[in-house]
Amino acid sequence: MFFPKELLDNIVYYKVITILTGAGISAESGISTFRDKGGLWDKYRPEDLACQSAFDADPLLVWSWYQYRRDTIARARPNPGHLALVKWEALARDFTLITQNVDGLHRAAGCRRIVELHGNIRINRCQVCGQESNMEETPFDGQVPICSCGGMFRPGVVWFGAMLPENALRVAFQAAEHCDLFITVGTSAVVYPAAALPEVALSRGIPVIEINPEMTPFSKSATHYIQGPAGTVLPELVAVYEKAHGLSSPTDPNS
Ligand code: BJW
Ligand code: ZN
Repeated sequence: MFFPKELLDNIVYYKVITILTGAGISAESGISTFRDKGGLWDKYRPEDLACQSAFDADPLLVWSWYQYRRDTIARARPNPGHLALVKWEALARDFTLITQNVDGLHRAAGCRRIVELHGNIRINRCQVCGQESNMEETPFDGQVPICSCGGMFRPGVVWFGAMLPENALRVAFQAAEHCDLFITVGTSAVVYPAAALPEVALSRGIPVIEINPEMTPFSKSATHYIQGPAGTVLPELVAVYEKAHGLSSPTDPNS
């Protein structure tokens, strides 16, 4: 794997690491991304299903999509990309993993400090009283699950046009404000406010690395764009980090 010389020369100085992940990191676990083609639900755009108006118009259609995804996620296991981030968390002095994914695979891999920006697919939330339950308690069995208050349960994730969880958003922006290396991996970088996080880091003049097999609207702005799948690039990058920090860890002359 080719890593830019500037990155290799400086990696020893990076101690406060913030990572932003998107659906691409789970692609190698067999979970379809939102905007790549090749799946059962291709005829729908995420904007057509992941929104309140779609649920209001056809709750069974939206629930069927989520149930299909829950079934896929239930079979999925963390891949080498997820596992590399667990290792990185153990090596770094400070490490924040921000994810847009709702699949829970970072937690399943063993990452500890995780910021879930778009919620978790295992949770159901009543649209009337806000009561939460897990998907085993109130399963979708072809009928929309109903809360004890009579309201419809919906998946407890963040849809378009809805606010992100306040605390998660605050921690995510703080992490972008305070890191000395920011990495964005497996995201098309088109959904805000998540897509603003690498821009915040860049505006502070710190390096932002993008890892993705395909270029995104952010690629040209990234300090380093590394083309390749997360499951290959991340283990190699973490090995480079481990070597640099294991052998010597000098103090950054600029800090
Ligand atoms: C690999 C790989 C491999 C493949 N290795 N990589 C500012 C500007 C413009 C618009 C807005 C703005 N602020 C708000 C908006 C509106 C909107 C928005 O951003 N719209 C854009 C589409 C233009 N944002 C919102 O509505 C957000 N809310 C909000 O801002 O509230 C305030 C507000 C309220 C009211 C009015 C105005 C403001 C909420 C966004 C919620 C997004 N929700 C979803 C669904 C979550 C639940 C669920 O999972 O069902 O989140 S949509 C979907 O997109 C999901 C994802 O988390 C998100 C991002 O997708 P991601 O992860 O990037 O996946 P893909 O498929 O797009 O990309 C995969 C990438 O992986 C590709 O690049 C591949 O190449 C790559 N890849 N294999 C590495 N092996
Ligand atoms: Zn209720």
